[in-house]
Order: sequence, then C-alpha cells, then structure tokens
Amino acid sequence: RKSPIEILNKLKIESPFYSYSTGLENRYCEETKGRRIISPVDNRQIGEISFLSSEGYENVINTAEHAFLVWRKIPAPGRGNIVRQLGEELRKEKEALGTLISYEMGKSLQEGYGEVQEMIDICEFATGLSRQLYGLQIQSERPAHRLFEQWHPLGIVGVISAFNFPVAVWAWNTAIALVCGNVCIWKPSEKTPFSSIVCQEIFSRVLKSNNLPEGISSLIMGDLEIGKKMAEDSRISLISATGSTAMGRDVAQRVGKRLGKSILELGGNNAIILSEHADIEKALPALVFGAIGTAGQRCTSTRRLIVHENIYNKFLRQLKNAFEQIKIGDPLNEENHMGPLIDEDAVNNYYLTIELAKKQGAKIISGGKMVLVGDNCSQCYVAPTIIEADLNLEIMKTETFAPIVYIVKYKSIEEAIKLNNNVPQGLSSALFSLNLREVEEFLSFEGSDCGIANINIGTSGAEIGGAFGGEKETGGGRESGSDAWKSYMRRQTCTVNYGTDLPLAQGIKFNL
Ligand code: UN1
Repeated sequence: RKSPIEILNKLKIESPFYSYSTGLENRYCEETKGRRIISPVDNRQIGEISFLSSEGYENVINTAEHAFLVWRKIPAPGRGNIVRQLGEELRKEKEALGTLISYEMGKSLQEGYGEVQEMIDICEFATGLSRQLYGLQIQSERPAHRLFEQWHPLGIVGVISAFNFPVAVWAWNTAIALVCGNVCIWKPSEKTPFSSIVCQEIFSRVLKSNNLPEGISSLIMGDLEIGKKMAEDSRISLISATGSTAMGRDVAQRVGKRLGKSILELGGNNAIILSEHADIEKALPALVFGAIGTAGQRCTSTRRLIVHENIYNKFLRQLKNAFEQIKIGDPLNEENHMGPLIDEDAVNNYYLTIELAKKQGAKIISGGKMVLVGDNCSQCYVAPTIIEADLNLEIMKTETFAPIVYIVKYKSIEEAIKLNNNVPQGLSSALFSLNLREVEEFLSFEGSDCGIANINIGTSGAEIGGAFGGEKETGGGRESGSDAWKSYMRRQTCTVNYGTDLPLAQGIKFNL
C-alpha cells in the first residue's frame, strides 16, 4: 500500500491559486500566515499550506469571471460530459484519494472510500441532470400568448466546506453547479487541505485535456477571514456553506446584507426513536454506526436515542456491550471501527461536554475517556460514550462533534416525536418500528420536523439522489439530488405575445 505522503509527492502542483509543500520538499514560504497540517492518525506532519493573499484572491475571482464567459456558452449536456470525465478520473483515483482522506481526516478507510464513491455518484447524477434542466410551460390567460419558465446559470458559486467530509460536499455542490453553467470557487476546511488539493489537481487534468480554462473550478486556501470575504463579495452569486451553526449564521448575515443567495447546511442533532415494535437486532448496528461512524463527526451522526420504556433496560445493556466491542485505532487498519477525532480542540470539546452532562445530572454509562492506541498514534482517540439523560438535559440540545450518544426513555410515540423535535436543529431523524401506525405518524406533518426522516435505517449515510439538508438551525438549504439544482440557477418567467393584439393581464383595459 502506498503511504499518503507518497501519494502527495506524486502530485507536484504549481498553481497561482495556492501554495503548499509535501512536507519533504518544504516549498512553503510564500507568506507568514500559514499552517502545518498534522495527521490526527499518527501526529505526523503531512505538509504545510499557506493562505491566499488579497492579491491572489482578486486573481481567483478574475479568472473565474473570465472562465464563466466560456463555460456558460457550452450547452448543458456538453458541461455534463466534463463532469462525467471528472467522475471517471475519481474512479481511477478512488483508492489513493480514499486513503489520503482517511489519513488526513481520521475517518475509517471504508468511509474514506465511501466519500470518493459519493463524489463519483454525484458526477453521474449531474451528468444525467445536464439533459434534464427542465423549465415549465404554463397556460397563459391571454390569447396568443406563451408563458413559460427557463433556468439560467448564476455566475460564480462559492463552496465553503468542512473537515468532516473534506471532498464529498465539494462534489455535491460543484458537480451540480457546473452542469447548471456556473463556475466554482472552493474554500475547503484549512484542517484538511490536501484532500482538496488532490481533487483540484484531478479536475484541472480534466479541464486541461479538454482545453478549458482552469478558472472553471478554483481552490482557495484560507481561514475564516477568507470565508467572510467570499460571503461579502457580490461577485459571488451563491455561497453554499457547510459547517457549524455559528459559522452559518455569520455567512447568512454577510450574504444577506448584499442580498445574495446562500445554501446553508449546518449543525444536526439527530435522534433515532427505537420503538418496542422494532426489530432490535437490525437496529443495533445502524444505531452504533450512526453514533460512532466518522467518530461522531458527521452532521448526520446519531446523537440521541429515544427508546421505549418497555425495552429500555434490555436495550441499554445490548448497546453498552456493543460500544465496548468497538475497536478504536489507526483508521487505515480495516480491523478498527473508529479512528481519532480531528484534533485536540475536538478532544477538549468531548471532555467538556461529558463534564457538563455530569454537572447537569446525567449518568455516564460507558466511555468518557481518552484511549491510548499505541506508540505511534496521536492523542486524539477517545472512547465512544453513552450518556443516560433526563428528558430536560440542557447539553443534549447542542451538537458536539464527538462519539457521544444520549439515551432517554419514552412512553408514547407522540412523546417520542416531541422529544425528537425538541432541539434547535432539524437535519436527520429515524424511527425503528414495524408498526404501520407509528411509522406513518412519524412521517406525517405532525411527525418529525427534520429535512431527513428515515424508517428502519439510521440517521447518517444519505444517498446522493435525494435532496440533502435540514430545517431550523440546520439552515434550510438543500444540496445534492432531487431538484436541489434549482438553487444553483436563476429562474426566468417569460411571456411571448405572438398575436396581433395587446391584451393586458387581469383583463385591464387601457386604450391610447
Ligand atoms: C456531513 O456530515 O456534512 O448522510 C455530510 C451522510 C453523508 C453526508 C454527511 N452522506 O451521512
């Protein structure tokens, strides 16, 4: 197996848009404001990146504006053909890129591969979509008039993505935005820059071989200051931002001030309701994967378990047992279920949350401590944690990006739904039950208030074909499949009068 450092060394990229070093060559020096990128897996330095200067930023915007004029002229199926090629290149690099994601971010190798697969899938979806950007024909109230809707590209789309899905979220946005005729500027998380550099490199290969300008897709390295700059920049028509609710609130205000468009995909606080009518054996792995997958750092991670009182005690024993079987360690070793948290700040948040829960009267059933997994590993490995909670536990309402799950008891399905909805966030939710009545109640308008509502599967691991996003503090945006593409285009309502008279709508008479 190639080491992730070797994969990086293979890619000697010279671009005006970012500078980086592989750690071995140390080409980094452009600016004082940069950072060392350390793998949470083994504490080794992967490389160093430097942030883009203001001059560099202007360069990126100008290049993107130019590229837009070329790109929008290509018919949508032609743009789809380019996105198809991106998907094909990603398929070739699935193993290498998946390994790098796992090493840089700390998710399990299987999840690293899964993330690349998600990118390939969305490229295929977008390729098909490029022939289906349908408008609507509307019946006009006036004779000899044709009324219809059509969709045009917006211009520059800014994508701000988070460390937990360092590349898939970029692909959901970029593949769709591109077939819609936009060009994209991507600001990835500064915690996982190398996975994004590889994607940029792969895509520039595709663009070059088709004689297309690089500015169709640009990469910006920077911290939140550059994110703010993008949010305030009226040359960027749409900002699609994924991250914390605090970040989204800030982005929304900056974009709102200039009346720009935004798609926000923010925090989740996702619950699974486990009914007494559930097939518990099937539910258990879904529940455990939801809680500990990506070390609890997905926005769709299962954070709350709402369990029927009749099965509560037995289930809690099973869950505790399952949690204690979780193998924690190097995520590149496929025997392990769970890797590290992203960094020491994340570990501190894990402890802080557990301390707060205790202070607020909750009981730690399992976990709650750091795990030492060997000499060559980092200090970022923690034990998956079960916290038995009172219905009113305050800390349960906040999202902590860590493998912590709260468990509470319920009596009636109505009460369980109320608990599900009783948090500020509204991303994903699930009910395990074989009882038709409660299933339909959960899915009805009186049921879950989340953007995603699942039956007999967990809260995480959504397919790309559906629209992805959530309500309330999750931000309300939708990305990925279904008709989410409409947010990446501008709608135009057109009325054509092909008659010889000029009748006015609403029957208004106006004679000159
Ligand atoms: C995220 O955590 O920001 O549904 C995205 C899922 C993944 C995407 C998560 N497909 O868990």
